[in-house]
Amino acid sequence: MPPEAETPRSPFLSVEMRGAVALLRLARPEKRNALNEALVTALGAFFAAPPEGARAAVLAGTGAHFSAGLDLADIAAQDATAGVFHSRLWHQAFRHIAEGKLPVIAALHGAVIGGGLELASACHIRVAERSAYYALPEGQRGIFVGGGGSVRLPRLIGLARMTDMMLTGRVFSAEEGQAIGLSNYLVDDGAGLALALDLAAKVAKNAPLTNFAVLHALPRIAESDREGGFLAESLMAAIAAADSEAKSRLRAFLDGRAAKITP
Ligand code: 1HE
Repeated sequence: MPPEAETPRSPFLSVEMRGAVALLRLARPEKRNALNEALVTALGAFFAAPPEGARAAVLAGTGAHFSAGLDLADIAAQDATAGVFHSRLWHQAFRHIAEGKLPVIAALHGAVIGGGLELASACHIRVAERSAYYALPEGQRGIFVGGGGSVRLPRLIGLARMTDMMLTGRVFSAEEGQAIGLSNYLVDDGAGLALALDLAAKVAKNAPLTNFAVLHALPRIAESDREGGFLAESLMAAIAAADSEAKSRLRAFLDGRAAKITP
């Protein structure tokens, strides 16, 4: 599908619209898409105010890797005060991804390391190619995760696995990543972007209120107490079902005009 619009915001991040799907690519292949402050800021700015027609996004790398993680040059001379604000900048940017307006599908290949894995974990669905591998070499570098990894990764793969990755430098292969839930889909090399774009196109067709509920209500309900969760679910369900979009979709099914669910 040819790109319909090109809206570059940073030399390190390419953005193009493909219908209702925004395709973002980390564009620092010469530095293995290491995430410097400008790139993290550009990601945050995009997801804080996505273009009008965007309904979903795909985030991918360029070159042989998704991302080598934090640009280590950014923190080499940093003191503790600068460090805490640097980490908070990442949190703010990644929150615009995780809790923003657009469902985001990460297309992973090659290195998905450190802050690159934190970035992938802030996305909602992960498609991995067989070349993908995952590591948290912060221990070897004398640092700690700072992009939300300690919050998101234990929920995704479990505290014990993250502890192992951080203490021993363990690297998970794409197959292992699929088995432990790091990726939702595992495909052959070269097929990841196409699948991510297909999935995003599907997601973009959902009722906007359903996508809102999945991005904003579901994670909170999943982590709240049971009774609070049941109540929040009822409220969200009632609001979604009362929306005109739900009314027309339900009518279409009842009139035999909607697609059936097949295996
Ligand atoms: C970088 C970075 C980087 C590459 N920061 N410059 N992340 C890491 O500890 C991973 C470090 N990177 C690597 O292990 C390797 O670069 C790769 C396995 C990803 C790729 O290897 P390769 O042989 O293809 O490339 P390269 O020759 O190592 O790197 C090419 C250039 O990118 C080179 O610079 P050049 O000027 O010499 O060409 C590298 O220095 C540069 N480069 N990765 C800066 N990460 C919010 S807290 C998160 C904490 C973390 O993310 S810790 C994990 C950091």
